[in-house]
Amino acid sequence: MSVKAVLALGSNLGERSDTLSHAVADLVDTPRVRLCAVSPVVQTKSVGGPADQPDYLNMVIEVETDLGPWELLAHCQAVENKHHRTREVRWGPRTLDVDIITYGDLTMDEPTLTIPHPRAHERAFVLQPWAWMDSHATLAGVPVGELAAAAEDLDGLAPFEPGR
Ligand code: A4P
Ligand code: MG
Repeated sequence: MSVKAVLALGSNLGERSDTLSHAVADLVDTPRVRLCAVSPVVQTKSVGGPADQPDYLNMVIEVETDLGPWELLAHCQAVENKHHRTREVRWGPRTLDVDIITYGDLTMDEPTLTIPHPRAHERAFVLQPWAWMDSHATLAGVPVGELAAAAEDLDGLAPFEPGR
C-alpha cells in the first residue's frame, strides 16, 4: 500500500541551496519513495532557538511511499546524517532538518514521532511553500494557505532568489 506524505526541509548552515537540492535527490533515491511535487524554496527568519541564527532556506515536497511512518522517519534521519547534521542545541542552527509533516491521514502522538507535525499548523516556513505547491492542501481540515496567512512568522518569509 502506498501513502502520500509531505516532508519539510530546512537548512541554515553551509551551502543551503545545494544541501536542499541534494537532500531531495537523496530522499527519493529509492523506489520506495517517489517524488510527486516540489515547492518553491523560501528564505525565512529563524523561529525559536538561539538568537542571531542565520536565515533558513525552507521547502516542502510531497512523496508517495510504501515505507511505514517509522521507516520513513529513519529514512529522513539517514538523509540528515548524510548531510552532517549534528544535534547539539534544540532548534539550533543545522545543515539539514527533514520533518514528516503529514503521512496520509495518519495521526499519532509519540515523542519520537508525532504526525501531523505538532508545530506545522503555526509555521509559515512550512505552510506557505506547501500552499504554493498544492493550493488545495489542508491540515486538520483547514486550507494551509489560510493557516499560513495567520502564522506569526509570515513577515520573515520571502521567495528565495539564488545569487541575490
Ligand atoms: N519527531 C517527532 N515527530 C516528528 C516528525 N513528525 N518528523 C522527533 C520528524 N521528527 C519528529 O528532532 C527531534 C526529534 O523529533 C527527533 O528525534 C524525532 O524523533 P530533531 O530534528 O532532532 O531536532 P529539532 O529539529 O531541533 O527539533 P524539532 O522539535 O523537530 O524542531 P522543529 O520544531 O522542527 O523546529 N525556523 C525556520 N525559519 N526554519 C526552520 O526550518 N526549524 C526549526 C526546528 C526551528 N526554527 C526554524 C526551523
Ligand atoms: Mg526536525
